[in-house]
Amino acid sequence: MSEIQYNAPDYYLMDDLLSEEHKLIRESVRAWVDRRVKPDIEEYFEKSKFPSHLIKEMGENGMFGPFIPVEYGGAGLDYIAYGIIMQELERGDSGIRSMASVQTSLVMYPIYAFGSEEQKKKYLPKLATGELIGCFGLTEPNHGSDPGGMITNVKDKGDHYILNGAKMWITNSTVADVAVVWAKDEEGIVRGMLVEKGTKGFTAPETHGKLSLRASVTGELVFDDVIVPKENVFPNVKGLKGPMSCLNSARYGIAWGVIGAAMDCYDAAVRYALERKQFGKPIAGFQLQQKKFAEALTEITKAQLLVLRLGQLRNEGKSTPGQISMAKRNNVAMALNIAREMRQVFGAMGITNDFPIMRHSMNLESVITYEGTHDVHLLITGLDITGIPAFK
Ligand code: TGC
Ligand code: FAD
Repeated sequence: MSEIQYNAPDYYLMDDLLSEEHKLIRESVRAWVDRRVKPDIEEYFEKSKFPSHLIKEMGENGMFGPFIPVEYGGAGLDYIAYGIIMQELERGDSGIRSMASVQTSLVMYPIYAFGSEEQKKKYLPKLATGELIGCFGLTEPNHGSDPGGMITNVKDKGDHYILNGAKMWITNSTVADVAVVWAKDEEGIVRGMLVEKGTKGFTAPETHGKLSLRASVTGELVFDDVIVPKENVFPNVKGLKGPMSCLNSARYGIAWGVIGAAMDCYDAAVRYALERKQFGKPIAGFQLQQKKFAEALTEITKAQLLVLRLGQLRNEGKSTPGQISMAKRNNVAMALNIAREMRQVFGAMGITNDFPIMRHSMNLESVITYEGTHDVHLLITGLDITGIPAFK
């Protein structure tokens, strides 16, 4: 069953709502994923390695920082284009999309939104091409859903800060040339800063044993009396709203991305069911299989509508964190449920790596946890409805 047969579901003719540029971008990323990701992603997943030879190509193909202005190396595209790129990359693998999400929304975005002109000029063009790789350190061993409790801290020493602490579960940690790190200053205010690889006292050990997002690098960031020059600190943001604003961008991209994983599972399962015969006829002809497909297509279609409207709102500067949480939560759960349901369509074949389903399913267990867990996003919607925070 060749991937070139891929038939992307578009039941409500969403294509009619996209611009020619959006469609061109989609076709180009889709073709790149077919050519460069699909053929050997199972191997990388099995070996638990990120296919790092793809990074420069991703840069050359405009997959990093698409919404960053051209003067800083981005493509100056809108948020729908960014979403479409994430959708197509995640059809390949959530780990590939994660690489692009982190580079774009968690590294380039904060440098662009909060950085000095010098920081923007120094880092953004090289991050856009993939010459530099970035990572984002917010989560700590004892502070995941509650990043405001972080203990990583900086002490003011005049022309520099001294940084101490540790971050955990950090995508790209071991391969990153530059880390965006969030730490509290002596007044307990969260500050963002850039820490370069090789800085004395900074180490980034890899995390092993993941059964999910295996084709993605995950590790720690450990800071032991690290000197951070004051020019490396973001001048234009203070407080938790700094990292949270980056998460708005990344969560938005995930809401699009997971649709790609869901569409891949759905499409592969429909084709398999039309070919596989039991009791003398294709299993696609049985009502119970049709129920799975009808429900999956309904959920994919609803998810597509949700992110397209969210993209329009984001383009107009009107999307709220609550709307983004709703889309991230709904769409990741949708994709995970579809992966689980579609796997059953394959019977025993569904547990093998001849098909992408188990890999997507295992990956989505990370996606439903990172960038705010399923339950945390529900509480964000609850707060929007009632005005009462139920986190604490
Ligand atoms: P709370 O008191 O509500 O807020 C503190 C300050 O932050 C502001 N804020 C936001 N600003 C912009 N956008 C948002 N989404 C914001 N959410 C909060 C808020 O206005 C306030 O500002 P100010 O100026 O008044 O001080 O904060 P809280 O401590 O009660 O926590 C709230 C909670 C639980 C919603 C939040 O912290 C949360 O979302 N927790 C989940 C943590 C999370 O998502 N971590 C993600 C780590 S990065 C990651 O997972 C990358 S995966 C990478 C990959 O793709 O591979
Ligand atoms: P906890 O916060 O300990 O949560 C455990 C459980 O308790 C969850 O079910 C949660 O929903 C629930 N819970 C917590 N608080 C509440 C509450 N108030 N009410 C009800 N239930 C609650 N972080 C980064 O900073 N950068 C990265 O690049 C990054 N990459 C990641 C890559 C991977 C593969 C993974 C798995 C994680 C990554 N993370 C990253 C970390 C991720 O953001 C956290 O794992 C996530 O925010 C949850 O934190 P936690 O794992 O500490 O879980």
